[in-house]
Amino acid sequence: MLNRREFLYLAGAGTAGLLAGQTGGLRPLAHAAADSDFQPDVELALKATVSESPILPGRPTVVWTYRGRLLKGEAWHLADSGRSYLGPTIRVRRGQKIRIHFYNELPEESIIHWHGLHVPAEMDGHPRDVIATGQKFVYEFEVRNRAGTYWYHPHPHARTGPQVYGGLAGLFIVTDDEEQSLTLPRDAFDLPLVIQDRTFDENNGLVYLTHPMERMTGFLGNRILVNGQPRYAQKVLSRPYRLRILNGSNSRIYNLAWADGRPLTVIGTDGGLLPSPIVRPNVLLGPAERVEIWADFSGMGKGDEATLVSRELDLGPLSGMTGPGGMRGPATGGRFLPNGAPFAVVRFEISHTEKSSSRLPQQLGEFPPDDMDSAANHSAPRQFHIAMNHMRGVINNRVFEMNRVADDEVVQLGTREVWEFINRGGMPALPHPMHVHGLQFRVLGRLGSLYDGYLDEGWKDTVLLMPGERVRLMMRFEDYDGLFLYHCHNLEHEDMGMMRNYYVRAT
Ligand SMILES: [Cu+2]
Repeated sequence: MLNRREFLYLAGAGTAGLLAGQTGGLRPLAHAAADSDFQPDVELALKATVSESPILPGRPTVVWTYRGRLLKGEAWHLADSGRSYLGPTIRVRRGQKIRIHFYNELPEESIIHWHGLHVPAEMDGHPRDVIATGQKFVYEFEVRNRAGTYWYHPHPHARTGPQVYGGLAGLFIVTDDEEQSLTLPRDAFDLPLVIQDRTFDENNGLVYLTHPMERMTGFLGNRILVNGQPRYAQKVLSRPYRLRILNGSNSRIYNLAWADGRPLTVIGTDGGLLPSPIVRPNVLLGPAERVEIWADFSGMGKGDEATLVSRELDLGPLSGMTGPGGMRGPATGGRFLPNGAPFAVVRFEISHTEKSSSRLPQQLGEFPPDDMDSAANHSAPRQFHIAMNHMRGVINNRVFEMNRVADDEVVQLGTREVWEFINRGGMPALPHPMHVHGLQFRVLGRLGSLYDGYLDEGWKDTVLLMPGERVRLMMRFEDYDGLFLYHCHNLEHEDMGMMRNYYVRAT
């Protein structure tokens, strides 16, 4: 039995306007009439559709993909992903106003979420805003984020996993004056790398979950794709590059490192550039997280190679519920690549030598102090227990409810709070990459870690939480009130209900 007093019904909390006409179809129609006062600097159309993509030799693979078209703005705002199933890369400048006409040509409901962007609640792609096949949703927002590597993907309730797996994802890159004033590699030397894992059947068709138990660990594909292609190789010059790496996988965790053992030079995370570069032997990248690497191939000769790998990560029994010849059907040849298994990610081949004057800046982004004392609740953080419970993902023992928030999920606009995510482990003990919509946070601390390679520096919107760990985050609820989500970005966990609303209340 739910305790009625424990739950705040939004309609009864003076937010009737917010709830009005929430059921499918009504709200999207309202959005279809764009705000006449909104003057976009950039306007584009994004269509989600069923298509084909050449991935493996032979037959093309049926995929779901975003197709983009620039309606207003300059050519650099929208870059086609070429032969890849990935959506076009959107590039904008901080402060620009953007209007995106989203058309759903999929055979089911969908909606786009702008992962990491600070946008109004009604532009965030909440699952209650899904639109049906053949319908349109118009997004309008000002880009307020600092320069960084953000991304977009679908967010329909219980269908995010299969839709992203089908191919629906793209990068949303923001630049700003601060970034432009730095001498960072640009254009052809600024390389986005989207890492995903997929499993194919003998006809090159995508295979998603083959057994319900696979949802517990999340989907794990047996082939690693980068930018939609297997065995990814990139020709480079002997000079520095900026690598923008997104873990676009449903549930796989990468333990990134250089094969030759030299350390990674990290310049950015989810929310853009760090204050200054940091050097790490390896970096753990959970689903939806981003890392930016300064990769310097200077001094290498023509024909030389450097390989970015994912090193072995001992996840023990967390590595997958299915083993070789286990629950995997004959369609995948029984091959299984457990979470934590080692493999090559990208091979860089030096095609030409070049002398470059490009030097790693020692000062990158400006950061305000992450002063915990400025949080209203610094002595008693708001706690969230994340667990898998009888095949249901729960946060503080609750599964996702589309239009509800609990009392302890209401925050005040204009305040700062410390949030604590707690993964007690349990049975089965699983990693949970936790994502909070609508803002960028700072990681204040992590307790109970058994692993190395966390990248908790800088601005973040997703934080990897291993079993037995707890993390403390500094949240700032600024500019926008309304209903936002927080959830596990293991997409199978999310689809199993490991997601909740939080509500930012205006005074
Ligand atoms: Cu999870």
